[in-house]
Amino acid sequence: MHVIGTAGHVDHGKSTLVQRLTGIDPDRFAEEKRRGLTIDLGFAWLPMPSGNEIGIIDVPGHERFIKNMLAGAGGMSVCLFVVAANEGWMPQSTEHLAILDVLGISSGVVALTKADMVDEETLELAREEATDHLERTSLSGSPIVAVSAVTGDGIDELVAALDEATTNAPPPADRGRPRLWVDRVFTIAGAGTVVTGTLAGGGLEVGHEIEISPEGRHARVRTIQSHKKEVDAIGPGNRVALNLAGLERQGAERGDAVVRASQWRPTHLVDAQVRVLPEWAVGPDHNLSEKGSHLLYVGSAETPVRIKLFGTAAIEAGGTGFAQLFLRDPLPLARGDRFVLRDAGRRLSFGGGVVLDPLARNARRSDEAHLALLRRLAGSSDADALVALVDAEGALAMRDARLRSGLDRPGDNVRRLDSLLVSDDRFERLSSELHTAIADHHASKPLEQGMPRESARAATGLEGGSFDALLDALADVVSEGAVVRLESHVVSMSSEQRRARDQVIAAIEGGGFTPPLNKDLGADPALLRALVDSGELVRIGDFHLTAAQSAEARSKVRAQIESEGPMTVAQIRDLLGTSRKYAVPLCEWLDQTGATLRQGDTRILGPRP
Ligand SMILES: Nc1nc2c(ncn2[C@@H]2O[C@H](COP(=O)(O)OP(=O)(O)OP(=O)(O)O)[C@@H](O)[C@H]2O)c(=O)[nH]1
Ligand SMILES: [Mg+2]
Repeated sequence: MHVIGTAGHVDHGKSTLVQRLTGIDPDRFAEEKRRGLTIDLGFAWLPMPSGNEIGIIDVPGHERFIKNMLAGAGGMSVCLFVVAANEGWMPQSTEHLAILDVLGISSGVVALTKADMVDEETLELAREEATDHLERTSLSGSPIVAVSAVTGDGIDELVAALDEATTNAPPPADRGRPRLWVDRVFTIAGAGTVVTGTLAGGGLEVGHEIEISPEGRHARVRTIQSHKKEVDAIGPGNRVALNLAGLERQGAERGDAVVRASQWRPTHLVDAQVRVLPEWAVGPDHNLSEKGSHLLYVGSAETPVRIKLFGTAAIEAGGTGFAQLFLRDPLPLARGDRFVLRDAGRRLSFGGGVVLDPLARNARRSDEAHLALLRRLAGSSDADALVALVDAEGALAMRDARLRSGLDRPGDNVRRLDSLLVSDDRFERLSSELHTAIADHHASKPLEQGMPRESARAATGLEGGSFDALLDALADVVSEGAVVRLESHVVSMSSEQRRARDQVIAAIEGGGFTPPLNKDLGADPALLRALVDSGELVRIGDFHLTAAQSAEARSKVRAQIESEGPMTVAQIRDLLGTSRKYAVPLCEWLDQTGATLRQGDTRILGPRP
């Protein structure tokens, strides 16, 4: 569904028309009624012939209340543009039309009001004038209907045109990431704080935990109303009133947004494509430079903004360019958000634009790579934008990727290492860094099976999960227990080392079950480690046995226990023909490796042969 918003010059009959259409007076304040002038936003709703019930926002036309108009425009997706037939096109008609154009609102109907006050010819003139103005904007070709709120002439036709416009407008997107820009906050005696706004981007349900952004206050949705009817859940494109449990009246104000906890991150700095409206809207010599004081409007929010232009010193009327926007007040923004820019000094809505990256990094004006990124982000799909961001950053946490691209999950066109998205370049770099680190390790420690896994991970700088994913992705790196090695790596020995090995093994074999202790063996500790790693030797206490000797010890002891029952250390010592000095560590090793099990002072059969 959609929310219709009015627009048009002061006194042209917007509020009267809304009342005629809906039976609801959108002017809520006594002062408005007294002055016959809309000051703040008004709200109503209209059941359409098609069966849809459409929310309506009524905006003030007076230039002094343009801020309120902008807050209303941020919540509408279809417009009811009002031009009084007797007065014709006026300055505020132009400014409002310019704002709708900047916001990209392309569905709407023009009502030529007060048709009862003019003759056919004047009506035709007003119609032609409106057609000409609309032609230059996103609302080009919108139907124009002459109406009178006094006589009711044309009202049915207007409703039919609005019904068609709302039915044909592209349905509001549901990305599972709701955001409700707050336009009103009030309290109901005994029931607490209520905030209202237009819901977009996703749905909300009673019971949802929400956050008031940017302040970060938490609350819970107690009840939901739309058009004064209570509902359990509501989708995007609707006017919504939320009764929030746990929120004070002062806890929210217009310009805040209600979002699901942790789905949004308020930002101070966004990358954007910016445009300055053409001459018809801003006059002949308006251009945008970094001088001057500017205000940014998005949703129902307003903030002072500093603009840094890229690739140009100024944008002329009718031109576009790239910029970084430094928001004084942080806002929860998304890629694709449309905003309006106003010149605070000249009091002119001179342009606006679209957010390309809501969580930008401060870049220098001279940063060509950044300008290239902005060009890539402009007009690309969310999926392509994500690739561009990943390329630019090298690596992007999934969470940030979601916030910056708006995508729920990355497509196949971007490489993922667990919770990290990496560019092809970064992937190549990571894999070559890892290869180099492991190869260096192999070169300096040729007798070792591989590099300790933790050192290899540290060399890449990746988190555990991402490092595991990198290993999985590399066919020529093998992960074995606590070490990683190149698939091609074999422990290689020089002829000298081979001779040393043969001597060590001969000395150990020659000693039977009383081999030389390590300190008496005189062997290179690295060689001993390598022989243990390769399985040729088994380390037992402060001596080694060969693989064959250790197997013999196991099978002898187990066979004896099987036939004669539990054995003491002394019995094992005698069976193996060794001394107590060797028997004690041997028994401990037999226990540790599961050949035996200690039971009091004896050993029984363990689980492993
Ligand atoms: N004769 C006639 N008078 C109308 C019609 N529509 C509105 N008016 C009168 O025009 C005056 C202004 O109407 P509003 O509806 O307050 O105008 P508005 O556009 O809402 O004004 P702002 O909200 O202040 O911008 C009122 O006195 C209305 O009675 C109409 O169709 N015919
Ligand atoms: Mg009004």
